[in-house]
Amino acid sequence: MLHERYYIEKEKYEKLIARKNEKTEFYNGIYDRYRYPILTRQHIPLTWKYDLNPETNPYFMERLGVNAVMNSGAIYRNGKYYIVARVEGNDRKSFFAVAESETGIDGFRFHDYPILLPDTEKQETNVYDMRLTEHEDGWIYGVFCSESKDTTVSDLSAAVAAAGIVRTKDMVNWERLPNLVTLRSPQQRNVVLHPEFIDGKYAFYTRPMDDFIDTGSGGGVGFGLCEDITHAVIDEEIITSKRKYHTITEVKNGAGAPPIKTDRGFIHIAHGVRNTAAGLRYVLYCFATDLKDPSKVIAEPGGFFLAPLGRERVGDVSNVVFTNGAVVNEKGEVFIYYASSDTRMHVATTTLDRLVDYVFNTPEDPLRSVLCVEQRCDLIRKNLEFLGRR
Ligand code: M1P
Repeated sequence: MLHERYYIEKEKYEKLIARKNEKTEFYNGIYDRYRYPILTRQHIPLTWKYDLNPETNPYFMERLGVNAVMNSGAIYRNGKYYIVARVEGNDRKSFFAVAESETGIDGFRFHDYPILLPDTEKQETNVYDMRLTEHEDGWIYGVFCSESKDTTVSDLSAAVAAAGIVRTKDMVNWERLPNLVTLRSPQQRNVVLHPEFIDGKYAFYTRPMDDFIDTGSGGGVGFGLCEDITHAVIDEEIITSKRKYHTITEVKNGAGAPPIKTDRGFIHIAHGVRNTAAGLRYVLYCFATDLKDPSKVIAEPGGFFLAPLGRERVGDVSNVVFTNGAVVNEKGEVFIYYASSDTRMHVATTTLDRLVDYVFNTPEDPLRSVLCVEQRCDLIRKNLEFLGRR
């Protein structure tokens, strides 16, 4: 006999998974937003939280609660949309779990078990934010933040961030490789593997940092090459998309989804961070890099691409949107998976054509108010002339 509450909770859960998503009335011509988040802590299977045996759990209590489902890697294969979500337990430890959907916008259901990573990095305390890259070498790689306590200082909260690497061929069995070593940067987060070899080497987008939270002297999104991914070492990192004063990337930026290849260049959807009196504000922005030299930025629209809106603005870490996964299907439809306020997962959809148009035809940030007004007046003048002629 199961507890009577089990049936009520199970019905709620199945109803949630079966709920159809729908586009909202939001319009900017660039992408569509959706009414419902695609994954939340309510999407976690009951078997992950409750002990279903009434003898050992007579009150049907959560024994292992889940706090949030957020920053997720994504991949599209064999007609299905796979998410590797960051699931955070009530105990603050994050782990990875695969959920899949037929539509990419709803119906995401977690596999029976989360991913149990091979325990090869004994100092590691926490893992999060996996980026999935289908590499031309035939493997699907997952690159994530591997966090450990900094034992060199007496501060209890001091931590060290490094890039962990796993790979799989089936999204079920995961091989763990040694963490990435960056010889010139003491810490790394938001590391993304490029899908193609560059000069016969593996290429990574990095985020050089002096410190766990502050990027310090790190100038932006980095780029480095390594010979052997099974013992990945990067010597030199060059900066691709730079942090800039009084922009959306002033405090930090970081690579997000693995780059999307188009005939004009690789499109990157990254995050930028600025400071405010209310704390840090995280938004998404785009840039494009050269097809032959993916470290070279060839376009960078000004301002943010997507910012937290409405209910997205509130959560465990409010005023944050963060992406680490976007996929393109065979129809050229683009699904951008993003988390809001470190709490839940959403999707925004567009098409490759629209994304290319946005990235290559949106003006750059001229970096000064007076130039921004000139830029806007120029647009208004052309529009008024155009309207007058009709
Ligand atoms: O809390 C917002 C984000 O903070 C970090 O991102 P960054 O390294 O750019 O500051 C990450 O821990 C990320 O998981 C989190 O969403």
